[in-house]
Amino acid sequence: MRIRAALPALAGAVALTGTFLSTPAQAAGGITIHRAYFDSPGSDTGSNASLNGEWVQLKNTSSAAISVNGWILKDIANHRFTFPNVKIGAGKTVIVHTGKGTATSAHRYQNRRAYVWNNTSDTATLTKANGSRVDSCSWTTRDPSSKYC
Ligand SMILES: [Ca+2]
Ligand SMILES: [Ca+2]
Repeated sequence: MRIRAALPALAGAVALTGTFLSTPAQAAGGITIHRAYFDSPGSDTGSNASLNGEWVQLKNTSSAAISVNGWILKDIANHRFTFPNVKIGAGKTVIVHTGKGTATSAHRYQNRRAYVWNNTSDTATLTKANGSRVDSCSWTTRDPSSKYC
């Protein structure tokens, strides 16, 4: 809505080209929360394997690598995971596990000893380092163990 409202004013600006106006930022894609596996398979025993069975998957839907340096993934209770200075490749995914593990380009670990994503209901929110919201995903008991966002 804001972008649409701004267009008439922008269209009058001499510096802008038709090419710019016909290429909205959304068409280029970006980082999205693709899936949340909020209820780890089996009994929630609190073992590291079970903690790592709980995760949130991000996906880069754009055609270029995107840096997520300092970006934050958090739940409603404000448990935060801050990304290091890494990029997510074009079309690639990264799974952020709750437990401990060795990070790779496709897997990151919060290194926690307790679950983060509530089985009953919760919201995963991804923000940039400056706090601006990138995406969020909510679920309730009506969803099965995971949710495609
Ligand atoms: Ca479970
Ligand atoms: Ca939570």
